[in-house]
Amino acid sequence: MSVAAAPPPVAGPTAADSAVTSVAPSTHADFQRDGVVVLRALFADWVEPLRTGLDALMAAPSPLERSYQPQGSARFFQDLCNWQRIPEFEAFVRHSPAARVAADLMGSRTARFFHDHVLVKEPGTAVATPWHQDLPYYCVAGSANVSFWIPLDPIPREICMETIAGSHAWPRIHRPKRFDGSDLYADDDRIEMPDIDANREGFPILGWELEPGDAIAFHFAAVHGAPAVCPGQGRRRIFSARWVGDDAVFIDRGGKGSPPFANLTLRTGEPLDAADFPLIYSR
Ligand SMILES: O=C(O)CCC(=O)C(=O)O
Repeated sequence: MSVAAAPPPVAGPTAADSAVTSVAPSTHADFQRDGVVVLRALFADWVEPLRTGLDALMAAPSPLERSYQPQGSARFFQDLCNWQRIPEFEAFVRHSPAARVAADLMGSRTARFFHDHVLVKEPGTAVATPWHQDLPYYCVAGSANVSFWIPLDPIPREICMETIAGSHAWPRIHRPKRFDGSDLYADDDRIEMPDIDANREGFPILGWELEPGDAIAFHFAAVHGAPAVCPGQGRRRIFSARWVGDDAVFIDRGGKGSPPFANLTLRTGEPLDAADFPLIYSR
């Protein structure tokens, strides 16, 4: 694995490289087919450092912090793009197996870090995360991408994030909304997400009981959502790490996406190559 502060030149893969993978070929195939796989204990060694980093983050959130707390609900805390100021997050990005596994799942020579996202539902958070796709929020286009949803607490099946198998290959991207239900972009006439909860049997919904350090790996176009957390169900602390591969290019989606990445000077169609997006792995 190359761990790089500055992007190294990307060499082409060799036969030896392609024979060595960090995930079983069947896991790569499952990810390509379903747009989602569960990876057991992959980040078990990173749970304590990530908990430490998360505590530091919640004690001093960034300007991008966006929490929801409707009346009568516990807080749903979210913050984004903190790897450059939280040492434990940076260590995860640079030194955990995530980059290598991301490259293998994506079938990509490279893995470039896109951003981190912390999502904490305190016990009694009445906010269900609505069904959505991440891709239309992001300033990136391309087919090679993956997010790791990494619980730092035990997750019973009832509060696990759920994903619709195969939805990353649905022919349409649906209108993105903020988690409070408002439209993300003005005058967006893309179709609404179908009412999945009204017809759960009609969709191949995947979810798991998880241990801290397991991960759900899912494609940016995969439709996913997450239940509320009842008062007795414990904290639900999630560290999400998002990666892109060889074909990632910048796209201006015509509005303030999420994360906003205010300092980018890239133009639509240019490779997503900027200091905010370090190239962590190449073969
Ligand atoms: O954890 C959640 O509630 C939602 C996670 C999510 O939407 C994501 O990681 O993209």
